Amino acid sequence: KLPTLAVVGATGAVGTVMLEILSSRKNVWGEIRLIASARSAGKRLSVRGEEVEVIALSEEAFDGVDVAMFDVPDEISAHWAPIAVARGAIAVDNSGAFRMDPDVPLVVPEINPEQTRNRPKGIIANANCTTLAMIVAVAPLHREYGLRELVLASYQAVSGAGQIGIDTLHDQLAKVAGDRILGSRTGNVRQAIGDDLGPFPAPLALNVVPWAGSLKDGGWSSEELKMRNESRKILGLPDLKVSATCVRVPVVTGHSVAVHAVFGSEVDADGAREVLGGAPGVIIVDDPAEGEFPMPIDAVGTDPSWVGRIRRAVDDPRALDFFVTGDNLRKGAALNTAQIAELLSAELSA
Ligand code: 2RA
Repeated sequence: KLPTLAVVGATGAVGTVMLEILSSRKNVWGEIRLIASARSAGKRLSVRGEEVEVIALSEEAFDGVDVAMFDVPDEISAHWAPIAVARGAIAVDNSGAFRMDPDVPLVVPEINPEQTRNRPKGIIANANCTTLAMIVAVAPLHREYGLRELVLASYQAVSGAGQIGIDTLHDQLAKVAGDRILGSRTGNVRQAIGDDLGPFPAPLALNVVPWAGSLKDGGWSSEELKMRNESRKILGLPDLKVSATCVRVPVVTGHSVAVHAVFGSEVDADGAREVLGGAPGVIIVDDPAEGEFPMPIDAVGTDPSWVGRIRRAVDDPRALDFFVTGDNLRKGAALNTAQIAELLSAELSA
């Protein structure tokens, strides 16, 4: 009998993509149960070509569930994932609640799939979308050249902040459309947009905002520290030096990262291209002469991390610079969670 899957947060931005992914990948599930807040209970959603009624989150909702995926805010996961485990499920959590718990593996199936079996709490964590976009490309280069340091700048899409982020950007774009003075010395974008900033600290339309997440010690943002801490854990490099600057840009879906990676041995761009060309989950798009770069408008809706602008640092033969873009709702969230769950389905079905 195929295992039973629960999708908690089925109606959110990531949950919606999850249902598409479950409908298009090889089917490894028996029942798929859709769970959401009481507000969404009773809605009917399509998965695997069938209409399924959403049920309200409750302890009983997990009865008979083998694998429970959580695409919900940190505090909801922190409370409910252990309950799902107590009811007999393995939890795969896409929130930040458990990622740095030493008893919870942080799994990227292309990099450390064996870690799914090492789950003393019955919980497996999915990495943050910004980390996921770049780590799929960094890991094979680390294996080849021995990573020492990462200097990162992210260009993050508004859907990382959920449906409210998407709605906010579209509303703001409608307010500025057609006004050719806006953004100049005499055209005040803040005034045109007004107070409705949604989940962002400043207007996103016609702007970039060097902030994502919440304020942490030393002026770092939570998102920047996630890139550091999660990269260390996934790569098994507790002393890796990582400095990240996270920036929100007016893109709907597709997180990008400019990566400066310093290695223990000398690198060259062609060698890196060869390594990345054979790496799972990576596609190289790198032909500047033809205008071919990794970009969100092309990467959205696709599974791999798109990598390009691959070049050796001019001043350091051990450093590579490149640019990577991934769909933050797919590989950055739903797809990676689905891939982890598929490993569990294979284990439970064996
Ligand atoms: C963001 N990485 O882009 C966050 C979502 N987990 O806002």
